[in-house]
Amino acid sequence: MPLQLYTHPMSPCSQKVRIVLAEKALTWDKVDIDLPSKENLSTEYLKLNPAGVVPTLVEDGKPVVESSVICEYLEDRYPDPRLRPIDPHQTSSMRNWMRHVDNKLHPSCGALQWPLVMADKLKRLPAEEQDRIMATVPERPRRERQIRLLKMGYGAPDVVDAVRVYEKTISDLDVLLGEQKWIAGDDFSLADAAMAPYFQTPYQFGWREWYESRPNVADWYARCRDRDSYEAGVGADFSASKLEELQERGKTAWQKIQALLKTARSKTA
Ligand SMILES: N[C@@H](CCC(=O)N[C@@H](CS)C(=O)NCC(=O)O)C(=O)O
Repeated sequence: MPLQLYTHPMSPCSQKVRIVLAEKALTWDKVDIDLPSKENLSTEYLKLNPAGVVPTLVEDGKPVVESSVICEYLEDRYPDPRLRPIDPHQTSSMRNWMRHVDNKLHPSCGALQWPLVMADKLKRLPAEEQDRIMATVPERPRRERQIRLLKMGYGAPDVVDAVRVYEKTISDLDVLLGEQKWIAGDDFSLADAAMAPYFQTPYQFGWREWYESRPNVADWYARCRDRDSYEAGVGADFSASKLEELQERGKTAWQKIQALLKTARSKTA
């Protein structure tokens, strides 16, 4: 039975799994979950993924949840080609970068992206209906963050933190990638697959100078984009007209981000 992936085209944590599936040349069936309509909160989907998030991988009828856990599952189950370093120290570094992506960069990406792509549909509903739906989001921190982003948009405090986290990540990566080719050493690993989709956000919204001003990061992301796995796992979902539309939507947000960046950079200078 082929693998099944419950996913959404704009979800970075689903994109990372799709990159790994493509690196390993695995065939899989796509089940799109409509996140703006909150299909992820349906009783049926919650049975597979109790947190009500994508991605979920299903193999032999058994679900695997949490994108980084799914990536390691695929690595254990389909070890060829290898995407985990042989050296244990490099593996520990790979895992720490994956944890950084999950714990820090992912919520930050959500704060920057959610008001631009997820909030529109909800905002068109009557206020009581919005409140009813938001009250069903499992996990309090996520629920409260989404409510703030729905009501305050780019004025939410989460956006300030998100800009700081992105800025520090880009600057730390630029140092690391000046010393080695990939995030965990000489070879492309799960850490690169996990990180690259989080650069799709500044790419698609036209905020590219954020990372293009850091030569080592710019070079690394260009090399990630050049891989067939990136095109299959991410690029294929973004037609030229879709990218144009997203870049238009990103324009006002970029002015706000730049203002926040100025403050963040002056504090670290
Ligand atoms: N830690 C989880 C995070 C999953 C997650 O937040 N997924 C987002 C899309 S990138 C989602 O499904 N959001 C729906 C919602 O929050 O309502 C993972 O890595 O799998």
